[in-house]
Amino acid sequence: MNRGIAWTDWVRWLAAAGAALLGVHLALSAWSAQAAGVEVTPTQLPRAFTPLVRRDATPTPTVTPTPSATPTKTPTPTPSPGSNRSLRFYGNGVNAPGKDRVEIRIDGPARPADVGAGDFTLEFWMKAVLSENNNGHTCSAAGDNWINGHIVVDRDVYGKGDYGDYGISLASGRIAFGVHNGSSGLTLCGTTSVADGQWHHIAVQRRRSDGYLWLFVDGQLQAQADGPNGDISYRDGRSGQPKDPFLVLGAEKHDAGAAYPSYSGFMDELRISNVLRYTGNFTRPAGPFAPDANTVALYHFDEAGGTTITDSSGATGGPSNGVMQVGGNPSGPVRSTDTPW
Ligand SMILES: [Ca+2]
Ligand SMILES: [Ca+2]
Ligand SMILES: [Ca+2]
Repeated sequence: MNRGIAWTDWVRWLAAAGAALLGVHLALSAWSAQAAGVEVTPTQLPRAFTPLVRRDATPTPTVTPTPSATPTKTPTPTPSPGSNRSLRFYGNGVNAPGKDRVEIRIDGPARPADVGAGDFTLEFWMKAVLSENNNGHTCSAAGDNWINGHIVVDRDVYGKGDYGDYGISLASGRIAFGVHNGSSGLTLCGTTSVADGQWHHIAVQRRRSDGYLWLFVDGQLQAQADGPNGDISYRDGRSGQPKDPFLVLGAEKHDAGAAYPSYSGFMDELRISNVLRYTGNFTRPAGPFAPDANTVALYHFDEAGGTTITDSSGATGGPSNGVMQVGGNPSGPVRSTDTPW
């Protein structure tokens, strides 16, 4: 019996086992980071600031996409069935015309998501960083000012439109919500930056009787004003530019030019209601909405795959389903397991 040799072998064996365990640990860590939806922020090309140009002017010629450098891509985690998910847009905008967005048809035939003929509330969750949404445009109340921020929700119609149009953008990190009724426009500006890498709940409301507008961030009223009057829904059967009869998420719908950049960031739980949901400050929602009689469109973005964005509202005349138009570099939108709750 040689106790010295046996002890040495034991140490060697422990060292080998330790190294193997460390390898398994590192592999598991990498896997769990991906499974948790952690994504590396893609490098984005800086967007040159372009002076205000109203889309109500002559239609802008089609912009030829500019090839951009290939950023490092992070593999998209594959969500498991049944889990909560969000969408991650990459702000490709005119570099990927018609892509990196969700298109929700609101006419042909008319759909319940076409609000504006009565009161409405539109609310959603978002998470973004300023470095990806920083074209230098600062929000101001004048007219269609919102259209020069990074567009998050676009219910524009080309030109002044009939009856009108509206949308939401991110301007120097603050929310801009604007409405135009064909003859005058107004934009509300948020008072705090929401481009801080945290999830925020955004709610905008419009009262049909007098055009009054409200903007809430995380349940706090940040802006309100008496906006343009009248019906701002999409007139049934109207003909116009190809993207007019759509509600578009995550991009400027017409690809009208670099002056109208698109949103880069996450979105979850979009609800559109045909009533004014909020009469004052409120506690932001702690989970997904359940449809009720005033819910005209509800998107959980929880689909496991495919390109359909399901409207879960159950509203009469619906559903107002959307379609993911995937493309760009990085390619978006992608489904993510990064969610607000
Ligand atoms: Ca969700
Ligand atoms: Ca317009
Ligand atoms: Ca309509």
